Amino acid sequence: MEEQLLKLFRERPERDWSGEDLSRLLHCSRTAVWKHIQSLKTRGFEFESAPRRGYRLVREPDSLDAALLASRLSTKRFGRRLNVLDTVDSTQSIAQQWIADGAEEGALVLAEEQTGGRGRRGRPWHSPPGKGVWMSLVLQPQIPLQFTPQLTLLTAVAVCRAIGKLTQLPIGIKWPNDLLIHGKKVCGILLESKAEDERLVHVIAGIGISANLALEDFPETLRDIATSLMIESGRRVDRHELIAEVLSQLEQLYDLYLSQGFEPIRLLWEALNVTVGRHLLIQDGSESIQAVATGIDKQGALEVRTPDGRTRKIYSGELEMA
Ligand code: BTX
Repeated sequence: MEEQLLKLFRERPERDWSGEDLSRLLHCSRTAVWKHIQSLKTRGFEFESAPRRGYRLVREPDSLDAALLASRLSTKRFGRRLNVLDTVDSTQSIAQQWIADGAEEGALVLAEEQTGGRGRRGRPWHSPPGKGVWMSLVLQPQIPLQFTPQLTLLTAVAVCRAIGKLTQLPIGIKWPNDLLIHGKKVCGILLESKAEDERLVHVIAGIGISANLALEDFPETLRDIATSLMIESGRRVDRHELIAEVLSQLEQLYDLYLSQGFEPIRLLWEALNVTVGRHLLIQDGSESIQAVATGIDKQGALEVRTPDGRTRKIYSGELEMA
């Protein structure tokens, strides 16, 4: 009901909605409408109201709100079950519990703050309250197990497109999962998957976007290597709009991937990446490799050329760009 109310207010922001109109359109009593408006007010929504004229929504809250987010979604499946939590250890862990309880593809967990946000190889992901997008999406693709890394690249392309579209910032993808603006990391992607009998059972796509963090919100150790959309653009980002756009891009690319395979995603990735053509220092296990990136292959592995002219494929590893 609140989702529908918010949709109406958003579609016609200039209009005053009378309690009578709202109750007719939403098929409920005027008392029910009034109760929902009161509930929205306690969550930070502000209305202008005048007797006989009705209500007009004049301010939406900065904090994440499930009904507001739902009213913005254009997706069919992604985010249609969603929960916004306050402080959690990691949204990845909550999504894992949800899956154990039978959650379906598209279920989305968001948190205002993570106390144990995680990156790859046990690295921490700094997730202070109220300023970022810290979220985990449940996927259950019917794909061969060895294709799982392609989903990391797909997620990176989707988030990159969403951020580029909303902010026009010069954002690019560093293989495999970093999104960079002016060489600094603004978003990280962590895919955790479960396989049984060589079959992929589920994937949890964890996405962390440093949306509205100020420089002082980052620990000193991160200030030279990390940034936020707000620092780069000088403007606060509407997190609801950003999340809705990320989910829309993700669902479109995921459906494209399931119907046409990795090739269209690979082409999009190549157009958005900032790795190909660069001189790299690659740490692959205990081995350090100097090479130039030449592209990604059909599986999503990075292809590089070493100084002796040989071609190699990198399936996992850390890249330093010279
Ligand atoms: P990663 O291992 O590629 O990157 C981790 C590194 O990124 C850290 O060592 C640090 O240098 C840098 N970093 C940490 N926090 C931030 C930040 N807020 N902004 C920019 N740079 C940062 C990347 O791993 C994967 C991160 C996924 C995070 C999401 S949030 C929702 C979900 N829940 C969860 O616990 N993880 C995922």
